Amino acid sequence: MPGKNMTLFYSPASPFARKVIVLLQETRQLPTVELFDVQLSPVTPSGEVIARNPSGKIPALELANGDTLHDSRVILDYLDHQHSGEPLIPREGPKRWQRLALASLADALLDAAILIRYETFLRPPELHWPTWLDAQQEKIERVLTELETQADTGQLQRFDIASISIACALGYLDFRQPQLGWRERFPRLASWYAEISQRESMLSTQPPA
Ligand code: 99T
Repeated sequence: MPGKNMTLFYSPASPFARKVIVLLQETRQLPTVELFDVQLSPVTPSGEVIARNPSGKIPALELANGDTLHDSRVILDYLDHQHSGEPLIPREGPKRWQRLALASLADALLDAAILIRYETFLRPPELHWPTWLDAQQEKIERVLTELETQADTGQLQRFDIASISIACALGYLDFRQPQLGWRERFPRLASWYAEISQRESMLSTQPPA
């Protein structure tokens, strides 16, 4: 078993970090990474993270040579080059751009959900802006509509970069918006998600209760 030669700055609540840990598990690289749990928000940043990533965001991956990679998409791409199994991000051709674009769509859902979370949880109630919150929620609904089509046309069969990103995005929706009821409106996506949620990599990375 290789030693731990990288450190991942993460939080169990972060869906972006979850994507990284899921990929590490799926590619059997988890034993090479030390997990460093940090509590942060945009208004309560972590000095440990800022020292490595000026944006103050997680995930951030410190490599053996002291360099730090940040933004989950960059980290995922790096880690997918560090194992010898079938790549989870296609290396070339139209498939590469299709799968990365679909993964980005899942990230766009996450960006909207996190903006809603910060607006409702961090901002004083008298400063909330309902029109803006509704606009973010509509983004989520539009992305879910497209993901339902993707599930329906068999595009999510392989648990690759796109499927991992979608699974972690849906997990975050359940975590932060448990009342949303998306399963009734998007039944094929729901049934796909129920199945892939049973994977060990998904079970062991569930957000905190
Ligand atoms: O914005 C900040 O200063 C702190 N927020 C983060 O670090 C969030 C944690 S999810 N991470 C990102 O926004 C990363 C986005 C980046 N494009 C990527 O890595 O892909 C926390 C969610 C929660 O607590 O509900």
